[in-house]
Amino acid sequence: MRIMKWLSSIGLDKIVIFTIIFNLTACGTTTASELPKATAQGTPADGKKGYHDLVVGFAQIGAESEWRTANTISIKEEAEKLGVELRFSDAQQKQENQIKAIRSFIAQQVDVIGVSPVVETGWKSVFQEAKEADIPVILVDRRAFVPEELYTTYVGSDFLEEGRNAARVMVGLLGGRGKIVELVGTVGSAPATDRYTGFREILEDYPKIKVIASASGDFTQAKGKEVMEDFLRIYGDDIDALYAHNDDMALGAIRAIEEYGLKPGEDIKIVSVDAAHGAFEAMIAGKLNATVECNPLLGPQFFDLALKVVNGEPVPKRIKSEETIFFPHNAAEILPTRKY
Ligand code: GYE
Repeated sequence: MRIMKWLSSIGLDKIVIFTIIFNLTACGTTTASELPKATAQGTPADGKKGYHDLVVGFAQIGAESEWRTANTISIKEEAEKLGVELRFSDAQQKQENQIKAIRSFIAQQVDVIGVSPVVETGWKSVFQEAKEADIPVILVDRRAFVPEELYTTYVGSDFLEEGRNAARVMVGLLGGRGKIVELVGTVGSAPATDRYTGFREILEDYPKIKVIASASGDFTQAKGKEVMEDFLRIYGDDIDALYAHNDDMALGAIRAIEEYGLKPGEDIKIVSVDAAHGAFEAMIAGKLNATVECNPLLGPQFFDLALKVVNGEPVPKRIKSEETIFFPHNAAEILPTRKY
């Protein structure tokens, strides 16, 4: 409440305030509870299912960012390549649409359901319905706050570590002192929660660095620009740096900073997350100081897991992507090697 009052006193109360919903995903091993009900044509000789036998439903979040587009392409292309029958739904960033999609996949009796939960909470009943129908649920990219027995495995990035990495870079850029504004991702989503928390974990040791404002830009360029305009209106030249939870919001903010008459990357240091093409181009142009990698190319891992799960093979409960950080000095050289 104190924060609300303070933000209200500085005119930021109209911006959605980010709340921390902290939870950890425990690790372990699980086995699919049941083998597939029927064997279809193309089944391998050992009686196990092959990729051609698989019908997979995927409840995607939407198309809010370059990252998401790459993630969708990775899933669709891999399904095509393997011969998996993919039923794909785009929820346009609405949880209710994702829930509807999952219910429809259950009704269609797909073999596996993949979902990237837009926010963490609110999944228990629909996952329970999938479990009752013996359809395994695989979490892809974002985690859901549900009991462990309601999903089979979770494949995706370590968002906390991404937040820590962004802070480590920021400390260096600011020489241990400065005022940061923060563009938070979708409120209540796992990456926004963890990127917020991980960043602060590191900053605790640097009392002269302060996050002076933090508000959600919903992971989109348009909102990133809009919120950055508000930040600039309120704090103007006082802002030393921007931490954006994804590249798209950073790109929107870069435009806002330029329109305001300051130089992004110089007057205001910028660190973002994803390492998508747009970020590399911004680094090459000297407008972005670093991007923390977050790998969207999860299609191959997802279908590998899906097949194992329907065949009753054990899979790890949590699979983390390996990721790094990219900087401007070799961005031009690296860009052609990037796949998203
Ligand atoms: O960083 C952002 C996207 O969930 C990791 O979602 C993903 C995030 C990604 O919109 O660009």
